[in-house]
Amino acid sequence: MERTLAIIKPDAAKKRIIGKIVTRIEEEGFAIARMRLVHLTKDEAKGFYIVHKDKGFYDSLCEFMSSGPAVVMVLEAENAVKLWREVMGATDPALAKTGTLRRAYGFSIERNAVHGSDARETAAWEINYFFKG
Ligand code: IDP
Ligand code: MG
Repeated sequence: MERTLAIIKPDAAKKRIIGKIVTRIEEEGFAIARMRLVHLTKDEAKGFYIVHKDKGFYDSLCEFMSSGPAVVMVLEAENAVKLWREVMGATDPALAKTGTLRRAYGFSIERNAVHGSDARETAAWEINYFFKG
Protein backbone atom coordinates (compact mmCIF):
# COMPACT_ATOMS: atom_id res chain seq x y z
CA MET A 1 0.00 0.00 0.00
CA GLU A 2 1.23 3.47 -0.86
CA ARG A 3 0.61 6.57 1.24
CA THR A 4 0.09 10.19 0.27
CA LEU A 5 -0.58 13.41 2.14
CA ALA A 6 -3.84 15.19 1.39
CA ILE A 7 -4.97 18.57 2.69
CA ILE A 8 -8.44 20.05 2.54
CA LYS A 9 -7.36 23.68 2.24
CA PRO A 10 -8.85 26.64 4.17
CA ASP A 11 -11.03 27.77 1.22
CA ALA A 12 -12.83 24.40 1.19
CA ALA A 13 -13.12 24.24 4.99
CA LYS A 14 -14.64 27.74 4.98
CA LYS A 15 -17.16 26.65 2.33
CA ARG A 16 -18.18 23.74 4.62
CA ILE A 17 -17.40 21.06 2.08
CA ILE A 18 -15.00 19.03 4.26
CA GLY A 19 -17.65 16.31 4.39
CA LYS A 20 -18.17 16.22 0.63
CA ILE A 21 -14.44 15.90 0.02
CA VAL A 22 -14.01 13.18 2.66
CA THR A 23 -16.95 11.28 1.11
CA ARG A 24 -15.26 11.46 -2.30
CA ILE A 25 -12.00 10.20 -0.79
CA GLU A 26 -13.79 7.18 0.68
CA GLU A 27 -15.75 6.53 -2.52
CA GLU A 28 -12.48 6.49 -4.48
CA GLY A 29 -11.31 3.62 -2.27
CA PHE A 30 -8.71 5.34 -0.13
CA ALA A 31 -8.33 4.34 3.50
CA ILE A 32 -7.86 7.36 5.77
CA ALA A 33 -4.91 6.35 7.96
CA ARG A 34 -4.48 9.65 9.84
CA MET A 35 -6.62 12.80 9.97
CA ARG A 36 -6.37 16.06 11.90
CA LEU A 37 -7.96 19.51 11.86
CA VAL A 38 -5.23 22.14 11.94
CA HIS A 39 -4.97 25.90 11.81
CA LEU A 40 -1.46 26.45 10.49
CA THR A 41 0.65 29.40 11.56
CA LYS A 42 2.20 31.27 8.68
CA ASP A 43 5.59 29.83 9.63
CA GLU A 44 4.18 26.29 9.52
CA ALA A 45 2.75 26.97 6.05
CA LYS A 46 6.11 28.39 4.94
CA GLY A 47 7.89 25.28 6.19
CA PHE A 48 5.47 22.99 4.39
CA TYR A 49 5.80 24.86 1.09
CA ILE A 50 9.54 25.52 1.40
CA VAL A 51 10.14 24.07 -2.11
CA HIS A 52 8.24 27.07 -3.48
CA LYS A 53 10.15 29.71 -1.48
CA ASP A 54 11.50 31.43 -4.60
CA LYS A 55 8.15 31.60 -6.40
CA GLY A 56 6.23 34.85 -6.69
CA PHE A 57 3.14 33.26 -5.13
CA TYR A 58 4.92 31.89 -2.01
CA ASP A 59 3.96 34.63 0.44
CA SER A 60 0.35 34.84 -0.73
CA LEU A 61 0.05 31.03 -0.68
CA CYS A 62 1.32 30.85 2.91
CA GLU A 63 -1.04 33.66 4.00
CA PHE A 64 -3.92 31.72 2.45
CA MET A 65 -2.87 28.37 3.94
CA SER A 66 -2.75 29.93 7.42
CA SER A 67 -6.00 31.90 7.01
CA GLY A 68 -8.28 29.33 8.69
CA PRO A 69 -8.81 25.69 9.60
CA ALA A 70 -7.68 22.94 7.23
CA VAL A 71 -7.75 19.15 7.37
CA VAL A 72 -4.55 17.13 6.93
CA MET A 73 -4.84 13.43 6.11
CA VAL A 74 -2.75 10.42 5.24
CA LEU A 75 -4.46 8.45 2.48
CA GLU A 76 -3.65 4.82 1.70
CA ALA A 77 -4.29 2.98 -1.55
CA GLU A 78 -2.43 1.23 -4.33
CA ASN A 79 -0.75 4.04 -6.29
CA ALA A 80 -2.15 6.54 -3.77
CA VAL A 81 0.06 9.43 -4.94
CA LYS A 82 -1.00 9.22 -8.57
CA LEU A 83 -4.62 8.31 -7.83
CA TRP A 84 -5.12 11.25 -5.43
CA ARG A 85 -3.60 13.68 -7.94
CA GLU A 86 -6.02 12.39 -10.56
CA VAL A 87 -8.99 12.87 -8.23
CA MET A 88 -7.78 16.42 -7.39
CA GLY A 89 -7.18 17.52 -10.97
CA ALA A 90 -4.82 20.18 -12.35
CA THR A 91 -3.48 22.93 -10.09
CA ASP A 92 -5.55 25.57 -11.90
CA PRO A 93 -9.26 24.72 -11.44
CA ALA A 94 -10.00 26.32 -14.83
CA LEU A 95 -7.78 23.70 -16.48
CA ALA A 96 -8.81 20.75 -14.29
CA LYS A 97 -10.91 18.02 -15.90
CA THR A 98 -14.63 17.77 -15.28
CA GLY A 99 -15.31 15.54 -12.30
CA THR A 100 -12.13 16.46 -10.42
CA LEU A 101 -12.28 18.10 -6.99
CA ARG A 102 -10.43 21.22 -8.09
CA ARG A 103 -12.76 21.68 -11.05
CA ALA A 104 -15.79 21.25 -8.79
CA TYR A 105 -14.64 23.24 -5.76
CA GLY A 106 -11.54 25.31 -6.64
CA PHE A 107 -11.87 29.08 -6.83
CA SER A 108 -8.50 30.06 -8.35
CA ILE A 109 -5.03 28.64 -9.05
CA GLU A 110 -4.16 29.54 -5.44
CA ARG A 111 -7.46 28.71 -3.70
CA ASN A 112 -7.81 25.29 -5.25
CA ALA A 113 -9.47 23.36 -2.39
CA VAL A 114 -7.06 20.44 -1.96
CA HIS A 115 -3.40 19.46 -1.78
CA GLY A 116 -1.71 16.20 -2.73
CA SER A 117 1.89 15.02 -2.65
CA ASP A 118 3.55 14.85 -6.08
CA ALA A 119 5.78 11.78 -5.59
CA ARG A 120 6.46 8.95 -3.11
CA GLU A 121 9.50 10.69 -1.62
CA THR A 122 7.61 13.98 -1.27
CA ALA A 123 4.75 12.09 0.37
CA ALA A 124 7.09 10.62 3.00
CA TRP A 125 8.50 14.09 3.78
CA GLU A 126 5.05 15.72 3.88
CA ILE A 127 3.52 12.97 6.05
CA ASN A 128 6.37 13.36 8.52
CA TYR A 129 5.83 17.15 8.54
CA PHE A 130 2.35 16.72 10.05
CA PHE A 131 2.41 13.26 11.61
CA LYS A 132 5.69 12.63 13.34
CA GLY A 133 6.07 9.17 14.82
P1 IDP B 1 0.07 21.38 -6.82
O1 IDP B 1 -0.67 21.76 -5.54
O2 IDP B 1 -0.89 21.02 -7.93
O3 IDP B 1 1.11 20.33 -6.59
P2 IDP B 1 2.23 23.33 -6.96
O4 IDP B 1 2.84 23.84 -8.22
O5 IDP B 1 3.02 22.38 -6.13
O6 IDP B 1 0.80 22.70 -7.34
O7 IDP B 1 1.85 24.60 -6.11
C1 IDP B 1 1.49 24.48 -4.74
C2 IDP B 1 0.30 25.36 -4.48
O8 IDP B 1 0.66 26.73 -4.70
C3 IDP B 1 -0.90 25.14 -5.43
O9 IDP B 1 -1.74 24.08 -5.05
C4 IDP B 1 -1.61 26.47 -5.33
O10 IDP B 1 -2.36 26.59 -4.11
C5 IDP B 1 -0.42 27.44 -5.27
N1 IDP B 1 -0.02 27.92 -6.60
C6 IDP B 1 0.61 27.22 -7.58
N2 IDP B 1 0.83 27.97 -8.67
C7 IDP B 1 0.34 29.20 -8.38
C8 IDP B 1 0.27 30.44 -9.12
O11 IDP B 1 0.72 30.56 -10.25
N3 IDP B 1 -0.33 31.49 -8.47
C9 IDP B 1 -0.83 31.40 -7.20
N4 IDP B 1 -0.77 30.27 -6.47
C10 IDP B 1 -0.20 29.17 -7.06
MG1 MG C 1 2.87 20.44 -5.48
